[in-house]
Amino acid sequence: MAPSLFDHHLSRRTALSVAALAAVGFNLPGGIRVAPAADRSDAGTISNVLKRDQIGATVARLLAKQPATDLHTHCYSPRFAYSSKPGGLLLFGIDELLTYHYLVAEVFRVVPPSQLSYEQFWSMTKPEQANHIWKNLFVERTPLSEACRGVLTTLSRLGLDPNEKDLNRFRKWFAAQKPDAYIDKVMQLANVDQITMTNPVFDDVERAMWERDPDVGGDSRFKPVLRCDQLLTDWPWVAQKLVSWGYRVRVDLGGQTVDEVKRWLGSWLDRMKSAYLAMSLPPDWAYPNANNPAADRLTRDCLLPALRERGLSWALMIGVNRGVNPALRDGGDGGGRGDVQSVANVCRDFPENKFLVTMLSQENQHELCVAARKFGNLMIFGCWWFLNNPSQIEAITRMRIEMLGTTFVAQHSDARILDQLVYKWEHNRRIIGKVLTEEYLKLLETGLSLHEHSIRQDVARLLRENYRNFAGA
Ligand code: RAT
Ligand code: ZN
Repeated sequence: MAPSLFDHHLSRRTALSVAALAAVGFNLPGGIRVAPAADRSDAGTISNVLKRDQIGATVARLLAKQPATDLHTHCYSPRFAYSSKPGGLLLFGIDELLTYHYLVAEVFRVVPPSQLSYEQFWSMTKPEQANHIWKNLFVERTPLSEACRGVLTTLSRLGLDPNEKDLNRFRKWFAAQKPDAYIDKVMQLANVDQITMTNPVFDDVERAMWERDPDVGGDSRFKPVLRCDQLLTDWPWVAQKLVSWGYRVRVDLGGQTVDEVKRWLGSWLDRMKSAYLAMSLPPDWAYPNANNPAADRLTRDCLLPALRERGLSWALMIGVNRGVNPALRDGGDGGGRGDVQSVANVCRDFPENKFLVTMLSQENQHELCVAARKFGNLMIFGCWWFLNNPSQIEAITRMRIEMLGTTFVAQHSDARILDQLVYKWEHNRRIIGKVLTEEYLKLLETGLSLHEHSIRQDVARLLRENYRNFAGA
Protein backbone atom coordinates (compact mmCIF):
# COMPACT_ATOMS: atom_id res chain seq x y z
CA MET A 1 0.00 0.00 0.00
CA ALA A 2 1.27 3.47 -0.85
CA PRO A 3 2.00 5.62 2.20
CA SER A 4 -0.19 8.59 2.97
CA LEU A 5 1.72 11.85 3.05
CA PHE A 6 0.33 12.36 6.52
CA ASP A 7 1.56 9.02 7.79
CA HIS A 8 5.03 10.49 7.70
CA HIS A 9 6.48 13.21 9.84
CA LEU A 10 9.18 14.74 7.81
CA SER A 11 11.03 15.66 10.97
CA ARG A 12 11.42 11.98 11.94
CA ARG A 13 14.81 10.44 11.43
CA THR A 14 13.21 7.87 9.21
CA ALA A 15 11.28 10.44 7.21
CA LEU A 16 11.13 9.83 3.51
CA SER A 17 12.70 12.57 1.51
CA VAL A 18 10.34 14.47 -0.75
CA ALA A 19 12.06 12.86 -3.69
CA ALA A 20 11.56 9.38 -2.25
CA LEU A 21 7.89 10.07 -1.60
CA ALA A 22 7.47 11.32 -5.10
CA ALA A 23 9.10 8.15 -6.30
CA VAL A 24 6.65 5.82 -4.56
CA GLY A 25 3.59 8.03 -4.88
CA PHE A 26 1.39 9.03 -1.96
CA ASN A 27 -2.21 9.54 -0.94
CA LEU A 28 -3.72 12.90 -0.06
CA PRO A 29 -6.62 13.12 2.37
CA GLY A 30 -9.92 12.47 0.67
CA GLY A 31 -8.58 9.44 -1.14
CA ILE A 32 -6.71 11.41 -3.75
CA ARG A 33 -3.79 9.39 -5.06
CA VAL A 34 -0.73 11.20 -6.29
CA ALA A 35 0.90 8.95 -8.86
CA PRO A 36 4.56 8.12 -8.46
CA ALA A 37 6.90 10.17 -10.60
CA ALA A 38 8.77 7.00 -11.25
CA ASP A 39 7.83 3.37 -10.82
CA ARG A 40 9.57 0.11 -10.41
CA SER A 41 9.77 -2.17 -13.43
CA ASP A 42 9.64 -5.96 -13.13
CA ALA A 43 13.41 -6.03 -13.36
CA GLY A 44 13.63 -3.80 -10.31
CA THR A 45 14.94 -0.77 -12.18
CA ILE A 46 13.21 2.56 -11.97
CA SER A 47 10.88 3.15 -14.90
CA ASN A 48 10.06 6.78 -15.55
CA VAL A 49 6.85 8.33 -16.60
CA LEU A 50 7.00 8.27 -20.35
CA LYS A 51 6.76 11.40 -22.38
CA ARG A 52 4.58 11.49 -25.45
CA ASP A 53 7.53 11.37 -27.82
CA GLN A 54 9.03 8.36 -26.02
CA ILE A 55 6.04 6.10 -26.41
CA GLY A 56 6.65 4.82 -29.95
CA ALA A 57 10.28 3.89 -29.39
CA THR A 58 9.54 2.34 -25.99
CA VAL A 59 6.76 0.17 -27.39
CA ALA A 60 8.97 -0.97 -30.27
CA ARG A 61 11.87 -1.78 -27.94
CA LEU A 62 9.74 -3.69 -25.45
CA LEU A 63 7.96 -5.62 -28.19
CA ALA A 64 11.30 -6.56 -29.72
CA LYS A 65 12.53 -7.76 -26.31
CA GLN A 66 9.40 -9.71 -25.43
CA PRO A 67 9.65 -13.39 -26.36
CA ALA A 68 6.54 -14.65 -28.14
CA THR A 69 5.04 -18.07 -27.56
CA ASP A 70 3.83 -19.10 -30.99
CA LEU A 71 0.63 -21.00 -30.36
CA HIS A 72 -0.01 -22.30 -33.86
CA THR A 73 2.53 -23.30 -36.48
CA HIS A 74 3.11 -26.22 -38.81
CA CYS A 75 6.84 -26.36 -37.99
CA TYR A 76 8.44 -29.53 -36.64
CA SER A 77 11.44 -30.38 -34.55
CA PRO A 78 14.34 -32.20 -36.27
CA ARG A 79 13.22 -35.45 -34.64
CA PHE A 80 10.52 -35.57 -37.30
CA ALA A 81 13.31 -35.55 -39.89
CA TYR A 82 13.99 -32.57 -42.12
CA SER A 83 13.23 -31.52 -45.63
CA SER A 84 16.19 -32.85 -47.56
CA LYS A 85 15.31 -36.35 -46.30
CA PRO A 86 12.29 -37.93 -48.01
CA GLY A 87 9.23 -37.52 -45.79
CA GLY A 88 11.07 -35.13 -43.47
CA LEU A 89 8.58 -32.85 -41.80
CA LEU A 90 10.83 -29.98 -40.68
CA LEU A 91 10.97 -27.64 -43.67
CA PHE A 92 13.45 -24.81 -44.10
CA GLY A 93 15.54 -23.10 -46.76
CA ILE A 94 14.99 -21.04 -49.87
CA ASP A 95 13.22 -23.70 -51.94
CA GLU A 96 10.71 -24.34 -49.17
CA LEU A 97 10.23 -20.60 -48.56
CA LEU A 98 9.50 -19.98 -52.23
CA THR A 99 7.14 -22.92 -52.66
CA TYR A 100 4.99 -21.93 -49.65
CA HIS A 101 1.41 -22.54 -50.74
CA TYR A 102 0.56 -18.83 -50.42
CA LEU A 103 3.13 -18.17 -53.17
CA VAL A 104 2.04 -21.12 -55.30
CA ALA A 105 -1.44 -19.54 -55.44
CA GLU A 106 0.10 -16.16 -56.29
CA VAL A 107 2.27 -17.44 -59.12
CA PHE A 108 -0.74 -18.96 -60.87
CA ARG A 109 -2.24 -15.46 -61.08
CA VAL A 110 0.82 -14.36 -63.04
CA VAL A 111 1.47 -17.49 -65.08
CA PRO A 112 -2.01 -18.96 -65.48
CA PRO A 113 -2.69 -22.67 -65.99
CA SER A 114 -3.26 -21.95 -69.69
CA GLN A 115 0.49 -21.24 -69.90
CA LEU A 116 1.77 -23.74 -67.36
CA SER A 117 -0.74 -26.36 -66.29
CA TYR A 118 -1.19 -27.43 -62.68
CA GLU A 119 0.07 -30.90 -63.65
CA GLN A 120 3.20 -29.43 -65.21
CA PHE A 121 3.87 -27.32 -62.14
CA TRP A 122 3.42 -30.23 -59.72
CA SER A 123 5.60 -32.52 -61.83
CA MET A 124 8.52 -30.10 -61.51
CA THR A 125 11.13 -30.70 -58.80
CA LYS A 126 10.97 -28.40 -55.78
CA PRO A 127 13.99 -26.31 -56.94
CA GLU A 128 12.36 -25.95 -60.36
CA GLN A 129 9.11 -24.77 -58.77
CA ALA A 130 11.11 -22.35 -56.63
CA ASN A 131 12.94 -21.02 -59.73
CA HIS A 132 9.60 -20.45 -61.45
CA ILE A 133 8.17 -18.56 -58.48
CA TRP A 134 11.34 -16.53 -57.95
CA LYS A 135 11.52 -15.51 -61.61
CA ASN A 136 7.86 -14.58 -61.94
CA LEU A 137 7.06 -13.07 -58.56
CA PHE A 138 10.40 -11.64 -57.44
CA VAL A 139 12.50 -10.87 -60.51
CA GLU A 140 10.05 -9.93 -63.23
CA ARG A 141 7.61 -8.21 -60.87
CA THR A 142 7.89 -6.15 -57.74
CA PRO A 143 7.38 -8.59 -54.85
CA LEU A 144 4.79 -6.47 -53.11
CA SER A 145 2.49 -9.07 -51.57
CA GLU A 146 2.85 -9.90 -47.88
CA ALA A 147 4.00 -13.45 -48.62
CA CYS A 148 6.63 -12.16 -51.09
CA ARG A 149 7.85 -9.42 -48.79
CA GLY A 150 8.09 -12.01 -46.06
CA VAL A 151 10.67 -14.01 -48.01
CA LEU A 152 12.77 -10.88 -48.44
CA THR A 153 12.54 -9.86 -44.78
CA THR A 154 13.62 -13.36 -43.83
CA LEU A 155 16.59 -13.42 -46.21
CA SER A 156 17.70 -10.03 -45.10
CA ARG A 157 17.54 -10.79 -41.35
CA LEU A 158 19.49 -13.98 -41.98
CA GLY A 159 22.23 -11.76 -43.40
CA LEU A 160 21.52 -12.59 -47.05
CA ASP A 161 21.14 -10.02 -49.82
CA PRO A 162 17.50 -9.66 -50.97
CA ASN A 163 18.83 -8.13 -54.22
CA GLU A 164 20.62 -11.34 -55.14
CA LYS A 165 19.09 -12.81 -58.27
CA ASP A 166 20.83 -16.18 -58.28
CA LEU A 167 19.00 -18.63 -56.07
CA ASN A 168 21.98 -20.98 -56.01
CA ARG A 169 23.86 -18.61 -53.71
CA PHE A 170 21.01 -18.85 -51.21
CA ARG A 171 20.83 -22.61 -51.67
CA LYS A 172 24.48 -22.97 -50.78
CA TRP A 173 24.03 -20.92 -47.64
CA PHE A 174 20.99 -22.86 -46.44
CA ALA A 175 22.63 -26.21 -47.22
CA ALA A 176 25.43 -25.31 -44.81
CA GLN A 177 23.02 -24.81 -41.88
CA LYS A 178 22.84 -27.58 -39.28
CA PRO A 179 19.13 -27.99 -38.40
CA ASP A 180 19.53 -27.99 -34.61
CA ALA A 181 21.66 -24.87 -34.43
CA TYR A 182 19.66 -23.24 -37.19
CA ILE A 183 16.43 -23.63 -35.17
CA ASP A 184 18.12 -21.82 -32.28
CA LYS A 185 19.23 -19.06 -34.61
CA VAL A 186 15.75 -18.63 -36.12
CA MET A 187 14.10 -18.66 -32.69
CA GLN A 188 16.54 -16.05 -31.50
CA LEU A 189 16.00 -13.82 -34.53
CA ALA A 190 12.22 -14.19 -34.28
CA ASN A 191 12.40 -13.97 -30.48
CA VAL A 192 10.06 -16.92 -30.09
CA ASP A 193 10.43 -19.00 -26.93
CA GLN A 194 8.25 -21.93 -27.95
CA ILE A 195 6.99 -23.23 -31.28
CA THR A 196 3.67 -25.01 -31.08
CA MET A 197 3.47 -27.77 -33.65
CA THR A 198 0.38 -29.13 -35.38
CA ASN A 199 0.38 -32.94 -35.20
CA PRO A 200 -2.34 -34.44 -37.40
CA VAL A 201 -3.09 -37.87 -36.02
CA PHE A 202 -4.71 -39.04 -39.25
CA ASP A 203 -1.54 -38.38 -41.24
CA ASP A 204 -0.06 -41.84 -41.75
CA VAL A 205 3.54 -40.69 -42.09
CA GLU A 206 3.45 -38.64 -38.94
CA ARG A 207 1.42 -41.11 -36.89
CA ALA A 208 3.98 -43.80 -37.69
CA MET A 209 6.69 -41.54 -36.27
CA TRP A 210 4.81 -41.20 -32.96
CA GLU A 211 4.19 -44.94 -32.84
CA ARG A 212 7.85 -45.76 -33.53
CA ASP A 213 9.27 -43.30 -31.05
CA PRO A 214 7.05 -42.20 -28.16
CA ASP A 215 9.58 -39.46 -27.43
CA VAL A 216 9.53 -37.98 -30.92
CA GLY A 217 7.81 -34.87 -29.51
CA GLY A 218 10.43 -34.43 -26.83
CA ASP A 219 12.32 -31.35 -28.08
CA SER A 220 11.56 -28.66 -25.49
CA ARG A 221 11.61 -25.89 -28.12
CA PHE A 222 8.55 -27.45 -29.74
CA LYS A 223 5.18 -28.20 -28.15
CA PRO A 224 2.97 -30.89 -29.73
CA VAL A 225 -0.72 -30.38 -30.46
CA LEU A 226 -3.15 -33.13 -31.41
CA ARG A 227 -4.98 -32.19 -34.60
CA CYS A 228 -8.02 -34.21 -35.68
CA ASP A 229 -10.42 -32.15 -37.84
CA GLN A 230 -12.00 -35.24 -39.40
CA LEU A 231 -13.50 -36.38 -36.09
CA LEU A 232 -16.19 -33.76 -36.64
CA THR A 233 -16.00 -33.24 -40.40
CA ASP A 234 -15.98 -36.90 -41.53
CA TRP A 235 -17.08 -39.22 -38.73
CA PRO A 236 -17.84 -42.28 -40.94
CA TRP A 237 -14.25 -42.22 -42.22
CA VAL A 238 -12.85 -41.77 -38.70
CA ALA A 239 -15.02 -44.61 -37.40
CA GLN A 240 -13.50 -46.94 -39.98
CA LYS A 241 -10.00 -45.85 -39.01
CA LEU A 242 -10.64 -46.42 -35.33
CA VAL A 243 -12.04 -49.87 -36.02
CA SER A 244 -8.91 -50.70 -38.00
CA TRP A 245 -6.84 -49.57 -35.01
CA GLY A 246 -8.76 -51.94 -32.71
CA TYR A 247 -11.31 -49.58 -31.11
CA ARG A 248 -14.85 -50.88 -30.66
CA VAL A 249 -16.73 -48.08 -32.37
CA ARG A 250 -19.80 -47.99 -34.59
CA VAL A 251 -20.80 -45.37 -37.14
CA ASP A 252 -24.21 -45.09 -35.46
CA LEU A 253 -22.40 -44.29 -32.19
CA GLY A 254 -24.01 -47.30 -30.54
CA GLY A 255 -22.43 -49.84 -28.17
CA GLN A 256 -19.19 -48.68 -26.59
CA THR A 257 -18.48 -46.03 -29.19
CA VAL A 258 -18.56 -43.00 -26.91
CA ASP A 259 -16.22 -44.54 -24.34
CA GLU A 260 -13.92 -45.85 -27.04
CA VAL A 261 -13.62 -42.52 -28.85
CA LYS A 262 -12.87 -40.85 -25.54
CA ARG A 263 -10.26 -43.49 -24.80
CA TRP A 264 -8.67 -42.99 -28.22
CA LEU A 265 -8.60 -39.20 -27.87
CA GLY A 266 -7.19 -39.44 -24.37
CA SER A 267 -4.46 -41.83 -25.42
CA TRP A 268 -3.24 -39.42 -28.13
CA LEU A 269 -3.53 -36.33 -25.96
CA ASP A 270 -1.41 -38.11 -23.38
CA ARG A 271 1.03 -39.70 -25.80
CA MET A 272 1.70 -36.37 -27.48
CA LYS A 273 1.64 -34.40 -24.21
CA SER A 274 -0.55 -32.15 -26.26
CA ALA A 275 -0.77 -28.46 -25.31
CA TYR A 276 -4.40 -28.40 -26.48
CA LEU A 277 -6.49 -30.08 -29.15
CA ALA A 278 -6.85 -28.29 -32.49
CA MET A 279 -9.33 -28.36 -35.32
CA SER A 280 -9.73 -26.28 -38.47
CA LEU A 281 -13.42 -26.27 -39.22
CA PRO A 282 -15.57 -25.17 -42.15
CA PRO A 283 -17.72 -22.04 -42.10
CA ASP A 284 -20.82 -24.16 -41.52
CA TRP A 285 -19.50 -25.69 -38.31
CA ALA A 286 -22.26 -25.30 -35.77
CA TYR A 287 -23.10 -26.42 -32.26
CA PRO A 288 -25.71 -27.71 -31.88
CA ASN A 289 -26.15 -28.86 -35.44
CA ALA A 290 -29.42 -30.57 -36.35
CA ASN A 291 -27.84 -31.69 -39.63
CA ASN A 292 -24.95 -33.44 -37.92
CA PRO A 293 -26.14 -35.13 -34.70
CA ALA A 294 -23.06 -37.38 -34.67
CA ALA A 295 -20.77 -34.34 -34.44
CA ASP A 296 -22.88 -32.96 -31.58
CA ARG A 297 -22.63 -36.21 -29.65
CA LEU A 298 -18.90 -36.60 -30.32
CA THR A 299 -18.33 -33.03 -29.16
CA ARG A 300 -20.47 -33.28 -26.05
CA ASP A 301 -19.69 -36.79 -24.88
CA CYS A 302 -16.16 -37.51 -26.14
CA LEU A 303 -14.13 -34.46 -27.07
CA LEU A 304 -15.10 -32.02 -24.36
CA PRO A 305 -14.99 -34.54 -21.48
CA ALA A 306 -11.55 -35.82 -22.61
CA LEU A 307 -10.25 -32.24 -22.62
CA ARG A 308 -11.97 -31.28 -19.38
CA GLU A 309 -10.46 -34.22 -17.53
CA ARG A 310 -7.01 -33.02 -18.58
CA GLY A 311 -7.59 -29.27 -18.16
CA LEU A 312 -6.84 -28.78 -21.85
CA SER A 313 -8.36 -26.28 -24.27
CA TRP A 314 -10.10 -26.92 -27.56
CA ALA A 315 -8.70 -24.69 -30.29
CA LEU A 316 -11.25 -24.00 -32.97
CA MET A 317 -10.08 -22.39 -36.18
CA ILE A 318 -13.30 -21.68 -37.96
CA GLY A 319 -14.02 -20.69 -41.55
CA VAL A 320 -11.97 -22.81 -43.96
CA ASN A 321 -13.57 -24.07 -47.14
CA ARG A 322 -11.26 -26.88 -48.15
CA GLY A 323 -10.39 -27.52 -51.79
CA VAL A 324 -12.13 -24.58 -53.47
CA ASN A 325 -9.55 -25.15 -56.21
CA PRO A 326 -8.09 -28.59 -55.45
CA ALA A 327 -5.57 -28.31 -58.29
CA LEU A 328 -3.69 -25.79 -56.15
CA ARG A 329 -3.37 -28.39 -53.37
CA ASP A 330 -2.60 -26.65 -50.04
CA GLY A 331 -3.04 -23.30 -51.79
CA GLY A 332 -6.51 -24.20 -52.99
CA ASP A 333 -8.49 -23.66 -49.78
CA GLY A 334 -10.83 -20.73 -49.39
CA GLY A 335 -12.61 -19.06 -46.54
CA GLY A 336 -16.12 -18.25 -45.47
CA ARG A 337 -18.10 -16.64 -42.73
CA GLY A 338 -18.60 -18.83 -39.67
CA ASP A 339 -21.17 -18.91 -36.89
CA VAL A 340 -20.14 -17.01 -33.76
CA GLN A 341 -23.37 -17.98 -32.01
CA SER A 342 -22.09 -21.57 -32.00
CA VAL A 343 -18.88 -20.42 -30.31
CA ALA A 344 -21.01 -18.72 -27.67
CA ASN A 345 -23.12 -21.87 -27.33
CA VAL A 346 -20.18 -24.12 -26.48
CA CYS A 347 -18.69 -21.53 -24.11
CA ARG A 348 -22.02 -21.24 -22.28
CA ASP A 349 -22.99 -24.93 -22.26
CA PHE A 350 -19.54 -26.16 -21.23
CA PRO A 351 -18.31 -23.62 -18.68
CA GLU A 352 -15.65 -26.02 -17.43
CA ASN A 353 -14.06 -26.31 -20.85
CA LYS A 354 -11.68 -23.76 -22.33
CA PHE A 355 -11.89 -22.55 -25.93
CA LEU A 356 -9.12 -20.97 -27.97
CA VAL A 357 -10.79 -19.51 -31.04
CA THR A 358 -9.76 -17.78 -34.23
CA MET A 359 -11.95 -17.15 -37.26
CA LEU A 360 -10.95 -16.73 -40.87
CA SER A 361 -13.54 -14.29 -42.06
CA GLN A 362 -13.08 -10.59 -41.47
CA GLU A 363 -16.85 -10.30 -41.10
CA ASN A 364 -16.78 -12.51 -37.99
CA GLN A 365 -14.25 -10.50 -36.05
CA HIS A 366 -16.48 -7.97 -34.33
CA GLU A 367 -19.04 -10.54 -33.24
CA LEU A 368 -16.24 -12.75 -31.95
CA CYS A 369 -14.95 -9.87 -29.80
CA VAL A 370 -18.44 -9.42 -28.41
CA ALA A 371 -18.58 -13.13 -27.55
CA ALA A 372 -15.21 -12.91 -25.80
CA ARG A 373 -16.61 -10.14 -23.58
CA LYS A 374 -19.23 -12.62 -22.36
CA PHE A 375 -17.16 -15.68 -21.63
CA GLY A 376 -14.04 -16.02 -19.52
CA ASN A 377 -13.49 -19.50 -20.95
CA LEU A 378 -13.04 -18.04 -24.45
CA MET A 379 -9.60 -16.80 -25.50
CA ILE A 380 -9.50 -15.39 -29.00
CA PHE A 381 -6.21 -15.53 -30.83
CA GLY A 382 -4.38 -14.38 -33.89
CA CYS A 383 -5.23 -13.09 -37.34
CA TRP A 384 -5.40 -16.31 -39.23
CA TRP A 385 -4.18 -17.18 -42.74
CA PHE A 386 -5.91 -14.77 -45.17
CA LEU A 387 -6.14 -12.25 -42.33
CA ASN A 388 -2.42 -12.47 -41.66
CA ASN A 389 -1.75 -9.25 -43.59
CA PRO A 390 -0.68 -5.95 -42.05
CA SER A 391 -3.90 -4.12 -42.94
CA GLN A 392 -6.07 -6.83 -41.39
CA ILE A 393 -3.86 -7.33 -38.35
CA GLU A 394 -3.94 -3.60 -37.69
CA ALA A 395 -7.71 -3.27 -37.89
CA ILE A 396 -8.45 -6.44 -35.93
CA THR A 397 -5.88 -5.79 -33.21
CA ARG A 398 -7.14 -2.25 -32.74
CA MET A 399 -10.71 -3.45 -32.41
CA ARG A 400 -9.71 -6.16 -29.95
CA ILE A 401 -7.82 -3.68 -27.77
CA GLU A 402 -10.79 -1.32 -27.84
CA MET A 403 -13.18 -4.08 -26.84
CA LEU A 404 -11.05 -6.45 -24.76
CA GLY A 405 -8.09 -4.44 -23.46
CA THR A 406 -5.19 -6.87 -23.47
CA THR A 407 -7.21 -10.03 -22.81
CA PHE A 408 -6.54 -11.81 -26.10
CA VAL A 409 -3.60 -13.42 -27.88
CA ALA A 410 -2.37 -10.91 -30.42
CA GLN A 411 -0.95 -13.25 -33.01
CA HIS A 412 0.35 -16.65 -34.02
CA SER A 413 2.52 -17.26 -37.07
CA ASP A 414 1.01 -20.30 -38.82
CA ALA A 415 4.54 -20.75 -40.17
CA ARG A 416 4.98 -23.88 -42.25
CA ILE A 417 8.59 -23.26 -43.05
CA LEU A 418 10.82 -22.70 -40.03
CA ASP A 419 12.53 -19.59 -41.44
CA GLN A 420 9.14 -17.88 -41.85
CA LEU A 421 9.10 -17.32 -38.10
CA VAL A 422 11.60 -14.53 -38.70
CA TYR A 423 9.38 -12.43 -40.94
CA LYS A 424 6.03 -13.35 -39.46
CA TRP A 425 7.08 -12.16 -36.01
CA GLU A 426 8.93 -9.09 -37.23
CA HIS A 427 5.94 -8.00 -39.30
CA ASN A 428 3.54 -8.84 -36.44
CA ARG A 429 5.51 -6.90 -33.89
CA ARG A 430 5.64 -3.88 -36.16
CA ILE A 431 1.85 -3.71 -36.58
CA ILE A 432 1.07 -4.53 -32.97
CA GLY A 433 3.53 -1.76 -32.01
CA LYS A 434 1.82 0.75 -34.28
CA VAL A 435 -1.58 -0.01 -32.81
CA LEU A 436 -0.38 -0.02 -29.20
CA THR A 437 1.48 3.26 -29.66
CA GLU A 438 -1.59 4.98 -31.04
CA GLU A 439 -3.75 3.63 -28.24
CA TYR A 440 -1.24 4.70 -25.56
CA LEU A 441 -1.11 8.19 -27.06
CA LYS A 442 -4.88 8.40 -26.76
CA LEU A 443 -4.57 7.37 -23.11
CA LEU A 444 -2.04 10.12 -22.45
CA GLU A 445 -4.65 12.62 -23.57
CA THR A 446 -6.71 11.69 -20.50
CA GLY A 447 -3.88 12.91 -18.30
CA LEU A 448 -2.84 9.40 -17.21
CA SER A 449 0.86 8.83 -16.64
CA LEU A 450 2.25 5.83 -18.46
CA HIS A 451 5.19 3.84 -17.24
CA GLU A 452 7.51 1.53 -19.05
CA HIS A 453 6.62 -1.38 -16.79
CA SER A 454 2.93 -1.12 -17.74
CA ILE A 455 3.81 -1.37 -21.40
CA ARG A 456 6.15 -4.26 -20.67
CA GLN A 457 3.30 -6.08 -18.95
CA ASP A 458 0.89 -5.39 -21.78
CA VAL A 459 3.19 -6.74 -24.49
CA ALA A 460 4.04 -9.77 -22.36
CA ARG A 461 0.34 -10.55 -22.03
CA LEU A 462 -0.37 -10.12 -25.71
CA LEU A 463 2.58 -12.15 -26.99
CA ARG A 464 2.96 -14.81 -24.33
CA GLU A 465 1.28 -14.73 -20.95
CA ASN A 466 -2.38 -14.76 -21.98
CA TYR A 467 -1.89 -17.93 -23.96
CA ARG A 468 0.36 -19.59 -21.40
CA ASN A 469 -1.90 -18.78 -18.46
CA PHE A 470 -5.11 -19.72 -20.27
CA ALA A 471 -3.89 -22.96 -21.78
CA GLY A 472 -1.49 -23.81 -18.96
CA ALA A 473 1.12 -24.40 -21.68
O1 RAT B 1 -2.26 -21.09 -42.92
C1 RAT B 1 -2.06 -22.16 -43.50
O2 RAT B 1 -0.94 -22.51 -43.84
C2 RAT B 1 -3.22 -23.03 -43.81
O3 RAT B 1 -2.85 -23.87 -44.83
C3 RAT B 1 -3.69 -23.98 -42.77
O4 RAT B 1 -2.62 -24.68 -42.28
C4 RAT B 1 -4.40 -23.53 -41.59
O5 RAT B 1 -3.64 -22.64 -40.86
C5 RAT B 1 -4.76 -24.70 -40.75
O6 RAT B 1 -4.08 -24.95 -39.76
O7 RAT B 1 -5.72 -25.39 -41.10
ZN1 ZN C 1 -2.45 -23.60 -39.61
